[in-house]
Amino acid sequence: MTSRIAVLLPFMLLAFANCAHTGELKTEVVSCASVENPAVEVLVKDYTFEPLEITVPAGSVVKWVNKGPTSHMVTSGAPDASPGAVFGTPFLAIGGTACVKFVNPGTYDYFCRPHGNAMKGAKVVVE
Ligand SMILES: [Cu+2]
Repeated sequence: MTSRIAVLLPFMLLAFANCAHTGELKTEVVSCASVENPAVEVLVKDYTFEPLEITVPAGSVVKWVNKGPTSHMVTSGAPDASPGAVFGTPFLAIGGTACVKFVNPGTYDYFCRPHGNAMKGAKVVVE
């Protein structure tokens, strides 16, 4: 009996450790018109986000501004990892904006849905 627990314990600890680092990711797409002071502005370009990684406090609103000559989207996840499961914006036309409020701490990966693999790997780290 004791040896069985000894065998299972490392797996139980591992599962617990994973849980502790993976809080619920929660966001809200908000109207930029209602946001006076976004925590950070991220530029959307052909074909990247700049800066690619940002860190903001929980509750912050991040604003994306499309500076490219092409329409883009801001979509949570990655092309092959739960695309759009946490948030997703409509198309940002040229000069268009999108604002997302990040409610809970965690790492929010995102990409541009129409440009998939060419425009991925961006993240918002919420502390
Ligand atoms: Cu794009």
